[in-house]
Amino acid sequence: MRILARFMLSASDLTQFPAPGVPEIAFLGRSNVGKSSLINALLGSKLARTSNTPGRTRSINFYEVRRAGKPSPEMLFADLPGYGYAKVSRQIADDWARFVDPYLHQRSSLALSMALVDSNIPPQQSDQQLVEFLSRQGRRHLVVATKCDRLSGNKLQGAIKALEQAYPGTPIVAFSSKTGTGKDDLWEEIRKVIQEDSD
Ligand SMILES: Nc1nc2c(ncn2[C@@H]2O[C@H](COP(=O)(O)OP(=O)(O)OP(=O)(O)O)[C@@H](O)[C@H]2O)c(=O)[nH]1
Ligand SMILES: [Mg+2]
Repeated sequence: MRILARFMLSASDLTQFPAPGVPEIAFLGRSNVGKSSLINALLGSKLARTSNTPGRTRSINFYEVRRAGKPSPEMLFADLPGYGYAKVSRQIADDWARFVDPYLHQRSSLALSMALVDSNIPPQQSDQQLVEFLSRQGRRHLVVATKCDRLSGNKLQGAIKALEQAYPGTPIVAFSSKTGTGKDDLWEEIRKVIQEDSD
Protein backbone atom coordinates (compact mmCIF):
# COMPACT_ATOMS: atom_id res chain seq x y z
CA MET A 1 0.00 0.00 0.00
CA ARG A 2 1.45 3.35 -1.00
CA ILE A 3 0.88 6.23 1.37
CA LEU A 4 0.78 9.83 0.29
CA ALA A 5 1.22 12.42 2.98
CA ARG A 6 1.62 16.14 3.14
CA PHE A 7 2.35 18.64 5.85
CA MET A 8 -0.81 20.55 6.63
CA LEU A 9 -0.15 23.12 9.34
CA SER A 10 1.59 23.81 12.59
CA ALA A 11 -0.62 24.92 15.49
CA SER A 12 0.57 26.57 18.66
CA ASP A 13 -2.82 27.40 20.07
CA LEU A 14 -6.37 26.13 19.98
CA THR A 15 -7.60 28.53 17.34
CA GLN A 16 -5.10 27.15 14.83
CA PHE A 17 -6.22 23.51 14.92
CA PRO A 18 -7.69 22.33 11.62
CA ALA A 19 -11.47 21.87 11.66
CA PRO A 20 -12.18 18.36 12.96
CA GLY A 21 -12.99 15.99 10.12
CA VAL A 22 -11.34 12.69 9.24
CA PRO A 23 -10.06 10.51 12.12
CA GLU A 24 -6.86 11.70 13.71
CA ILE A 25 -3.92 9.76 15.11
CA ALA A 26 -1.88 11.56 17.79
CA PHE A 27 1.76 10.80 18.67
CA LEU A 28 2.64 11.59 22.27
CA GLY A 29 5.64 11.03 24.49
CA ARG A 30 8.63 12.49 26.26
CA SER A 31 11.01 14.72 24.32
CA ASN A 32 13.43 12.75 22.16
CA VAL A 33 11.49 9.46 22.48
CA GLY A 34 11.13 9.23 18.69
CA LYS A 35 7.69 10.67 17.81
CA SER A 36 8.76 12.45 14.65
CA SER A 37 10.90 9.45 13.61
CA LEU A 38 7.89 7.15 14.05
CA ILE A 39 5.73 9.38 11.86
CA ASN A 40 8.40 9.39 9.17
CA ALA A 41 8.74 5.61 9.36
CA LEU A 42 4.98 5.10 9.01
CA LEU A 43 4.73 7.55 6.13
CA GLY A 44 7.94 6.44 4.43
CA SER A 45 9.03 10.07 4.24
CA LYS A 46 11.11 12.71 5.95
CA LEU A 47 8.21 15.09 6.47
CA ALA A 48 8.51 15.35 10.25
CA ARG A 49 11.63 17.08 11.52
CA THR A 50 13.71 14.88 13.84
CA SER A 51 16.55 16.01 16.03
CA ASN A 52 19.11 15.11 18.65
CA THR A 53 18.05 18.16 20.62
CA PRO A 54 15.15 17.26 22.91
CA GLY A 55 12.17 19.58 22.76
CA ARG A 56 12.50 20.33 19.06
CA THR A 57 8.80 20.00 18.25
CA ARG A 58 7.12 22.90 20.07
CA SER A 59 3.80 22.99 18.27
CA ILE A 60 1.28 20.42 17.04
CA ASN A 61 2.18 19.56 13.47
CA PHE A 62 -0.67 18.12 11.43
CA TYR A 63 -0.17 15.87 8.39
CA GLU A 64 -2.78 14.77 5.89
CA VAL A 65 -2.52 11.09 5.03
CA ARG A 66 -4.16 9.20 2.17
CA ARG A 67 -3.64 5.99 0.29
CA ALA A 68 -2.56 6.19 -3.35
CA GLY A 69 -5.66 5.98 -5.55
CA LYS A 70 -8.00 7.49 -2.94
CA PRO A 71 -9.38 10.91 -3.80
CA SER A 72 -9.18 12.53 -0.37
CA PRO A 73 -7.25 12.25 2.92
CA GLU A 74 -8.39 9.37 5.09
CA MET A 75 -6.79 10.52 8.29
CA LEU A 76 -4.60 13.15 9.93
CA PHE A 77 -1.46 12.51 11.94
CA ALA A 78 -0.71 14.93 14.78
CA ASP A 79 2.91 15.20 15.99
CA LEU A 80 2.76 16.66 19.49
CA PRO A 81 5.43 18.46 21.52
CA GLY A 82 7.29 16.23 23.96
CA TYR A 83 7.19 16.49 27.73
CA GLY A 84 9.45 15.62 30.61
CA TYR A 85 12.85 16.85 29.57
CA ALA A 86 14.49 18.64 32.49
CA LYS A 87 16.32 21.45 30.68
CA VAL A 88 13.33 22.75 28.81
CA SER A 89 10.65 21.42 31.12
CA ARG A 90 9.31 24.84 32.05
CA GLN A 91 8.57 25.86 28.47
CA ILE A 92 7.24 22.42 27.71
CA ALA A 93 4.95 22.45 30.72
CA ASP A 94 3.60 25.78 29.45
CA ASP A 95 2.99 24.32 26.00
CA TRP A 96 1.12 21.42 27.53
CA ALA A 97 -1.11 23.54 29.70
CA ARG A 98 -1.82 25.98 26.89
CA PHE A 99 -2.71 23.69 24.02
CA VAL A 100 -1.79 20.00 24.35
CA ASP A 101 -4.01 19.37 27.35
CA PRO A 102 -6.99 21.13 25.70
CA TYR A 103 -6.27 19.18 22.52
CA LEU A 104 -6.52 15.86 24.37
CA HIS A 105 -9.61 16.99 26.26
CA GLN A 106 -11.58 18.42 23.39
CA ARG A 107 -10.44 17.13 20.05
CA SER A 108 -13.56 15.39 18.71
CA SER A 109 -11.83 13.73 15.75
CA LEU A 110 -9.02 12.17 17.83
CA ALA A 111 -9.41 8.44 17.12
CA LEU A 112 -6.19 6.92 18.45
CA SER A 113 -3.36 8.16 20.67
CA MET A 114 0.01 6.52 20.47
CA ALA A 115 1.88 6.95 23.76
CA LEU A 116 5.55 6.50 22.97
CA VAL A 117 7.88 5.24 25.68
CA ASP A 118 11.59 4.49 25.40
CA SER A 119 12.10 0.71 25.60
CA ASN A 120 15.65 1.30 26.91
CA ILE A 121 14.61 2.84 30.21
CA PRO A 122 12.29 1.66 32.99
CA PRO A 123 8.68 2.92 32.99
CA GLN A 124 8.63 6.64 33.77
CA GLN A 125 6.19 8.46 35.99
CA SER A 126 5.46 11.10 33.35
CA ASP A 127 4.55 8.37 30.84
CA GLN A 128 2.32 6.67 33.37
CA GLN A 129 0.56 9.97 34.00
CA LEU A 130 -0.10 10.38 30.30
CA VAL A 131 -1.46 6.85 29.88
CA GLU A 132 -3.64 7.22 32.96
CA PHE A 133 -4.93 10.50 31.62
CA LEU A 134 -5.82 8.90 28.28
CA SER A 135 -7.59 6.04 30.07
CA ARG A 136 -9.55 8.42 32.28
CA GLN A 137 -10.63 10.44 29.27
CA GLY A 138 -11.77 7.25 27.55
CA ARG A 139 -9.33 7.94 24.72
CA ARG A 140 -8.37 4.88 22.72
CA HIS A 141 -4.62 4.46 23.01
CA LEU A 142 -1.68 2.13 22.82
CA VAL A 143 1.88 2.15 24.09
CA VAL A 144 4.71 2.14 21.54
CA ALA A 145 8.05 0.97 22.98
CA THR A 146 10.54 2.88 20.82
CA LYS A 147 14.21 2.37 19.91
CA CYS A 148 13.90 -1.40 20.40
CA ASP A 149 16.83 -1.88 17.97
CA ARG A 150 19.11 -0.97 20.87
CA LEU A 151 18.05 -4.01 22.91
CA SER A 152 18.98 -7.64 22.35
CA GLY A 153 16.21 -10.26 22.32
CA ASN A 154 16.31 -11.12 26.04
CA LYS A 155 16.57 -7.55 27.20
CA LEU A 156 13.73 -6.51 24.94
CA GLN A 157 11.52 -9.23 26.39
CA GLY A 158 12.31 -8.00 29.89
CA ALA A 159 11.57 -4.42 28.89
CA ILE A 160 8.22 -5.35 27.37
CA LYS A 161 7.30 -7.32 30.49
CA ALA A 162 8.05 -4.31 32.68
CA LEU A 163 5.87 -2.17 30.43
CA GLU A 164 3.03 -4.70 30.55
CA GLN A 165 3.14 -4.45 34.33
CA ALA A 166 3.21 -0.67 34.27
CA TYR A 167 0.36 -0.39 31.72
CA PRO A 168 -1.94 -3.33 32.36
CA GLY A 169 -4.62 -3.76 29.72
CA THR A 170 -2.95 -1.40 27.23
CA PRO A 171 -1.68 -2.91 23.98
CA ILE A 172 2.11 -2.55 23.68
CA VAL A 173 3.97 -2.56 20.38
CA ALA A 174 7.77 -2.79 20.21
CA PHE A 175 9.01 -0.42 17.56
CA SER A 176 12.18 0.77 15.83
CA SER A 177 12.35 3.47 13.22
CA LYS A 178 15.84 2.22 12.37
CA THR A 179 14.81 -1.33 11.44
CA GLY A 180 11.07 -0.93 10.80
CA THR A 181 10.16 -3.44 13.54
CA GLY A 182 6.55 -2.90 14.59
CA LYS A 183 5.60 -0.74 11.62
CA ASP A 184 3.13 -3.24 10.15
CA ASP A 185 1.53 -3.80 13.57
CA LEU A 186 1.00 -0.08 14.02
CA TRP A 187 -0.55 0.29 10.56
CA GLU A 188 -2.82 -2.61 11.45
CA GLU A 189 -3.96 -0.80 14.61
CA ILE A 190 -4.51 2.41 12.65
CA ARG A 191 -6.51 0.62 9.98
CA LYS A 192 -8.74 -0.99 12.61
CA VAL A 193 -9.54 2.37 14.14
CA ILE A 194 -10.22 4.04 10.78
CA GLN A 195 -12.44 1.12 9.75
CA GLU A 196 -14.47 1.25 12.97
CA ASP A 197 -14.78 5.01 12.63
CA SER A 198 -16.36 4.66 9.20
CA ASP A 199 -18.77 1.86 10.21
N1 LIG B 1 18.39 3.84 17.72
C1 LIG B 1 17.26 4.51 17.47
N2 LIG B 1 17.25 5.86 17.54
C2 LIG B 1 16.08 6.51 17.28
C3 LIG B 1 14.88 5.80 16.97
N3 LIG B 1 13.88 6.69 16.80
C4 LIG B 1 14.42 7.91 16.98
N4 LIG B 1 15.75 7.82 17.27
C5 LIG B 1 16.67 8.95 17.53
O1 LIG B 1 16.22 9.68 18.66
C6 LIG B 1 16.37 11.08 18.47
C7 LIG B 1 15.05 11.80 18.66
O2 LIG B 1 14.14 11.42 17.66
P1 LIG B 1 12.88 12.34 17.27
O3 LIG B 1 12.04 11.52 16.34
O4 LIG B 1 13.31 13.67 16.81
O5 LIG B 1 12.17 12.45 18.70
P2 LIG B 1 10.88 13.32 19.12
O6 LIG B 1 10.13 12.49 20.09
O7 LIG B 1 10.14 13.77 17.90
O8 LIG B 1 11.56 14.54 19.88
P3 LIG B 1 10.94 16.01 20.24
O9 LIG B 1 10.29 16.53 18.98
O10 LIG B 1 12.13 16.78 20.65
O11 LIG B 1 9.95 15.81 21.34
C8 LIG B 1 16.98 11.25 17.08
O12 LIG B 1 18.36 11.40 17.22
C9 LIG B 1 16.62 9.96 16.36
O13 LIG B 1 17.54 9.60 15.36
C10 LIG B 1 14.95 4.36 16.89
O14 LIG B 1 13.96 3.65 16.63
N5 LIG B 1 16.15 3.78 17.16
MG1 LIG C 1 9.60 15.69 17.29
